[in-house]
Amino acid sequence: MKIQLAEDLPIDNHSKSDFCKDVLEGLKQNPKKLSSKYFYDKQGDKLFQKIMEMPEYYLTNCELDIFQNKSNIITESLQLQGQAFDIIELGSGDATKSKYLLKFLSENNFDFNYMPIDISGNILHELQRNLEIEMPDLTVIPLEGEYFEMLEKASGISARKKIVLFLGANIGNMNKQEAFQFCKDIRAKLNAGDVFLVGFDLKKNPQTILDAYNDPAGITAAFNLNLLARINRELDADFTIENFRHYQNYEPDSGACRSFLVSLKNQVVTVCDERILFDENEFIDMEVSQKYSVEEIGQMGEAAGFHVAENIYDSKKWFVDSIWYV
Ligand code: AVJ
Repeated sequence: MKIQLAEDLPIDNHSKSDFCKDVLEGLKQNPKKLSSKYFYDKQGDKLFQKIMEMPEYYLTNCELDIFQNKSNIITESLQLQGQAFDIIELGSGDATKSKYLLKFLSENNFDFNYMPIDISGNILHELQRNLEIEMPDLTVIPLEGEYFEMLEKASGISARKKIVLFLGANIGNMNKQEAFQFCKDIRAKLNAGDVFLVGFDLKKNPQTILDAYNDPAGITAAFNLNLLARINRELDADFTIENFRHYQNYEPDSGACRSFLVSLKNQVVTVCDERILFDENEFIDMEVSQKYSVEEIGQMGEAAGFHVAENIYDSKKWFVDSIWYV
């Protein structure tokens, strides 16, 4: 019998029409826009994996440094006081970083469950299998779906103190206003005593940041262009990939590192049976990777209704995992 992997399954019509609607809505805006949340299909996952292996892409190693070397300090800041709790991770992926915290907590006999939330059921199954081998005594409750729906589900399953993790500078893919709203929405789902631990990439030498997103090998360019290819694959569109060029910039004052795809000529592209016109040099706004100062992080956390209790840095002080109390 041939086993069909989830990633090979055709996307269902519901998600296809949602994807169509989103893409068309974005491409009809001025300026044109696509959502970076669609970067991560099978190809996109592979390209992001390659990005994380690039010497210029410092973010992953910085946060790994924090979890490998400072899980004891993180634990002290979580105010656990011998009570049972749940670690809920938003967008766990394969939990490369959080595993170090989970191991530290287990080795020190803390009483907790791990609830990874991800939209990819595939990744969650793999994570659960790996954790069963690596940490057989850990109770893992995978939650497949959207962050806020799954947070609610987690509250239905357990009433224990919540430690919510949002790592990897994923908050950077929202602009500052969206990030602030997101933090307020998280706050609204938490209770007194709960903790939100969120990873931010910090403002630093602008060239260092630009280099991380503008690599000479063109992997980041391929990562961006893959979304056009994905739209071709899944929405029967006819983007000519060679007719678009990746452009990256970083603004040291606002902290916005932004990627664009620029149309190299006047062209018409058919997407979901609609014709979209591109002028020469017209761009598509693809992604923001927002960088913060610690002052901005403090202000945002407090304004969202948290007490910003502690910032845990990597050894270079390029990245911070910020610990916020309710
Ligand atoms: C996964 C959102 C953290 O913005 O740094 C990497 C995605 N985009 N290179 C980031 C990304 C281009 C990444 N995050």
